[in-house]
Amino acid sequence: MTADLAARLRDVVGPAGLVDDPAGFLTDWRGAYSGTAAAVVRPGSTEEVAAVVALCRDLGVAVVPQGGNTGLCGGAVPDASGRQVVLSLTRMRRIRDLDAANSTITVEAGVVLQTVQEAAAAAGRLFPLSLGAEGSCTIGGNLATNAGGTGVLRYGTMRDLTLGLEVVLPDGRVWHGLRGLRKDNTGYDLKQLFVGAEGTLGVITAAVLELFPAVRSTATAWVALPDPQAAVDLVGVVRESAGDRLTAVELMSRQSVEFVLRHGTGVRDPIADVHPWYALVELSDTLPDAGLDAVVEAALGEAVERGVVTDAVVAAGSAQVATLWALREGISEAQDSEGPSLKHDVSVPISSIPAFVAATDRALAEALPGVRVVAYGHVGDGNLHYNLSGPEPRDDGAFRARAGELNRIVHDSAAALDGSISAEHGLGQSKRDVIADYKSPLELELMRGVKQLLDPAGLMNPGKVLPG
Ligand code: FAD
Ligand code: 2HG
Ligand code: ZN
Repeated sequence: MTADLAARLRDVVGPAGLVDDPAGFLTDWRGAYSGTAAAVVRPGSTEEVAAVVALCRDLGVAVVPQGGNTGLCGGAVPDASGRQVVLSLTRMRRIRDLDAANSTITVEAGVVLQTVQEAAAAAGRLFPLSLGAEGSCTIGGNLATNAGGTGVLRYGTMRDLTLGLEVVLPDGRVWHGLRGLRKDNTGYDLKQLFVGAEGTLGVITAAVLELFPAVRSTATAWVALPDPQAAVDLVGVVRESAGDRLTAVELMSRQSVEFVLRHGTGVRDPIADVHPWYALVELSDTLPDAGLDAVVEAALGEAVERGVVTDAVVAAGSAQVATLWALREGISEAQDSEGPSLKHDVSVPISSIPAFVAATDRALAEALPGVRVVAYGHVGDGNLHYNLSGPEPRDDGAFRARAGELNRIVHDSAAALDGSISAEHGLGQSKRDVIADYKSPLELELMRGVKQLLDPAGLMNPGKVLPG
């Protein structure tokens, strides 16, 4: 069956589109999820994607869409059956159009996020989605996970940046929805169904994305804070004076920063004294001389007076800005060097962040004394990566054995504050079963109804998102 399938897939995608050595496509970025596949294909056009999907549908073979494979919940990895086909979009990397007057860019799904940012910059525009994996993640993956990152506070998530989509449906038909319209009230907004669906409703092949005026000045500060309440207050104080020029407020616990200082290269502590929490604050403007340093200094001065900020450093020059961002963006990798981790991307109303941290810290310390909480993230969006590493000295086996119980503490804590158990990374394989405890039966029924309508045979990324 596999040899026959491979031959038929080769007929569709040609020799260049059939992967000989599939190893890199079968395990995720962290090595946390692995599977096997009947074949890995890399179609070069929408027509080829449609033909692959139609062939798989005819043969009853499941398809797993994959972009840069940087996802953090196992959504792009096939199961262990060896019967699924991984459909990688990485050969579909054409920028089809940049319409400067409409401020839009039309790109294929396999274009790497950083390439889109660079194309926008070359045209004097900004594509504002920004995240640690931007050098390898793809626009298709960003869309399928409704990626967030560090610019959401000002520009919104991928959902907000998307005007149109082209999608190959599970039956092989192509939905041509590549419209560059900011206003269109002609019925249901179908594109939003595919954004955040993690490849369970179809394969996104191209998108029209919104561009913004280029940023010509920024100010970046590293701020020491006494507690999470101070971080919430900081967002308020800076927003009051900077308004829309506030682009990012990233929160980091001392534990998170210590991991980067221990494992990162070329990083150093920006503030000599040790503080329990830090925030990275960024302001930006389209004017070249917007005087943002003065704006951020005044806002931080106000925050110090109100007792919100304990100490602060405003970056002088682009090298220092890069060092501060390296401290923030290095946390994910640094935590991996500390052994197995339990990753979380919860959200709560911003005002509830202090209560969330206090309650969850307490419950975890009781459940597993010494557990290392690595809390950081997009505090301006109410989204925290409340990640866990095991106690020291390390006993990885014992820590892994407690995963279900510890995860539940974090999820319950977010849910008790009307939060979400996944604000960014999605459900994939990792949370697809636990979500049944946090969504109402009605919500699950509607989700299953949508899946049934678009993918009645259940062949599009099965085993992901929807509870089994
Ligand atoms: P993949 O990992 O290949 O796939 C992700 C999901 O999308 C899978 O379910 C897959 O089936 C589906 N998919 C992929 N392409 C398509 C397509 N064309 N059509 C349909 N379905 C598709 N995420 C954030 O939101 N914010 C962050 O700040 C952030 N920071 C990160 C930092 C690091 C260091 C790393 C490793 C990851 C980070 N992520 C973050 C997670 C990840 O980068 C994002 O989820 C990203 O959007 C995934 O893109 P990808 O191309 O790698 O997708
Ligand atoms: C981030 O904000 C990413 O850095 C990754 O969403 C979070 O690795 C993580 O847990
Ligand atoms: Zn994040």
